[in-house]
Amino acid sequence: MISIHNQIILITGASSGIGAACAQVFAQTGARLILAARRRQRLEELAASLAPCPVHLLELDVRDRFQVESCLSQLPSDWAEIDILINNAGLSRGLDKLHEGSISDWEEMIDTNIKGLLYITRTVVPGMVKRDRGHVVNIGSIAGHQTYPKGNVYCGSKAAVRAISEGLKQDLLGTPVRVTSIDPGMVETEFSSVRFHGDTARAKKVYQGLTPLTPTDVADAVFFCVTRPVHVNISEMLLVPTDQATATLVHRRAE
Ligand code: NDP
Ligand code: 8X3
Repeated sequence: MISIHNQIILITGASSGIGAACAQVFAQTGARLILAARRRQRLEELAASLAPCPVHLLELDVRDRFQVESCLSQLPSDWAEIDILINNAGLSRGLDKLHEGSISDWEEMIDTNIKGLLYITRTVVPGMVKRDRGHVVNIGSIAGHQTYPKGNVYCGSKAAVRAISEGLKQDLLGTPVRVTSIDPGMVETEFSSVRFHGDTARAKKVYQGLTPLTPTDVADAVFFCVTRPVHVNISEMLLVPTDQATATLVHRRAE
């Protein structure tokens, strides 16, 4: 296991769910955290709870290419050399048949999950290559492995993340920079409430009768991958709840 003490870790989508759990797990390791998301107040509350971990906050919309470039290029010099990038910011919007789907929902998912991840990666990875060190962790999904009914565009966006992770790994071959895709099944976060545009009752039903993963389960998996010896690259990790076999096959108990 390698130490990540004093390493600089950029976590996108740190204001909630898996990103916030990554911040909590990594804060205990002596790492220095750059936490990015649109909801600054959430980030401030999280940062306060992580004291005395050194934290730098970025109020950032990953869909805005120019904001991504300017925010990251203007990092203070003692925060600029990012060692680990956790590309976690992402969302689903809607659960509709494709021919009935909302084009603005599609655009939001594609702009965030694919283009946002690319903008961040394109801005951060050149420094990793130059410094001969670094690790990119992309949060994909079981949805990138298996398309499910009405998942169409979200699943497509996560299949794209999977292909991009694979391509990045190939393009970085010959450098020490590592690439990992962590692909969870059901994790109880704000994800379903965002998918259903704030309908929390409908969101709750997604996890009814089963024990989903927690955001910390996923953060622990990220921690495991980044702390392997430097000659080890975990390319892909699919982790699901014990109550989930495939994207659509789950075991629910009567409540
Ligand atoms: P949450 O809704 O709890 O968190 C999503 C995070 O993404 C928030 O911090 C949000 O911050 C951020 N985000 C969304 N859009 C943007 C944007 N345009 N710019 C910057 N940040 C943004 O969901 P999860 O924690 O579950 O989701 C995290 C990742 O995990 C996503 O990529 C998701 O697809 C993936 N995933 C989730 C699974 C699940 O079952 N929950 C399973 C598999 C993968 P803010 O709104 O403040 O900007
Ligand atoms: C989130 C998991 O199965 O709801 O990526 O798409 S799923």
